[in-house]
Amino acid sequence: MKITRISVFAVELPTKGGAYRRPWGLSPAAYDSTIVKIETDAGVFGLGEVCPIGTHYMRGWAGAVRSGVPLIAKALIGEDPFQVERLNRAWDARFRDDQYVKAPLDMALWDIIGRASDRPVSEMLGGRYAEAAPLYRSVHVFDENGFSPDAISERCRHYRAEGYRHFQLKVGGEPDEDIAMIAAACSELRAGERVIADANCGWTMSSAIRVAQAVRDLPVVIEQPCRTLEECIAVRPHCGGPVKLDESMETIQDVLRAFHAGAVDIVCIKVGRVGGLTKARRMRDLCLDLGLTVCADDVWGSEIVSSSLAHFAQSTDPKHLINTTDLTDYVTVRTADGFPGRDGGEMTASTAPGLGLNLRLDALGAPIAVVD
Ligand code: 0XW
Ligand code: MG
Repeated sequence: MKITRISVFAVELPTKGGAYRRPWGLSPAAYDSTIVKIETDAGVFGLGEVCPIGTHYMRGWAGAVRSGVPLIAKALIGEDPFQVERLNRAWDARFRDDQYVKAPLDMALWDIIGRASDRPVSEMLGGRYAEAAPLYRSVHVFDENGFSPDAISERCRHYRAEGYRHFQLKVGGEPDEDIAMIAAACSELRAGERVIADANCGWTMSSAIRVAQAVRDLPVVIEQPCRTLEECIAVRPHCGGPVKLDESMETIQDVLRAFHAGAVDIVCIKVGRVGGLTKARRMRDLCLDLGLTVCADDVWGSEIVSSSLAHFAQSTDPKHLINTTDLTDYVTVRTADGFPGRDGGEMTASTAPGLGLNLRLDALGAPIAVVD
């Protein structure tokens, strides 16, 4: 089988509910996503997507994806999609960093491998577990002035009523306010529920230590307290419960550094950030062998990203999987049919071949680039 054509589409994904409040300000009301379709001479095609939100807080720019994907795509014409590990090493040799640029291409290769094998991607990633994957929900507060313990409690109740059991608070602001919001969320916790306080790199070390000490006896996971891994390592001994690292976990080397420093219990693997499913799988398998827990996550996106997460989560030993994300619950545009979606607080991957999707061409419009 040979790759014959790669098309690139741009799609704007408006946020469900509009711009939401973060400790450092309002989010944009929409994010810029890129979708790729890889076609082959066997008539089988694959889909991939990446939606970096570097305009907001995560590493990565849609503009870099738009200029980088066609460059890498040129080298893929004539190649066999099943050689996905070799192809990853080849594009890394030529384009060393910016893993998120490669992510949609890698995702589409796995979609082709699944479709051509008549098996879901979850089975191709090492094996499919029976259990549905638990979902976390970021507790979005939409009122600009409403970032308060009461607003957090109200939003937790709202997402609980929708079936969610894992609530991720967006902290990383003023320590006393963050302590009050964490306490408010924890005070309502029911059996089987979790609170994760995600600072998104926002605290200084002294703020992080102050919050960590104040909530030491509460059942909360502290996520990415500070910007650098060194700062997170220094904060770790002050935390009473598990620590989750997200933005600092870009490569296998990052996981090993954090593990050897005793600084991480839960690794957030964002498929787009680490470069696609090939690298996410490697990182996940290493984490499991090290005894760590993982969160199968991504930055933002529509049905294509969410389907990749569903398959990634479904192929992860549930004992080591804290949760995953249905990103379609954060956006209003639909780009593909066939994604089973969220069932309350859980998600199951499609059993159809590949990612199990059919592109909605009407939502995408004409491609912004075609390489053949
Ligand atoms: C959509 N999320 C849950 C995933 C990214 O980490 C960002 C986050 C959010 O709600 O902003
Ligand atoms: Mg996070």
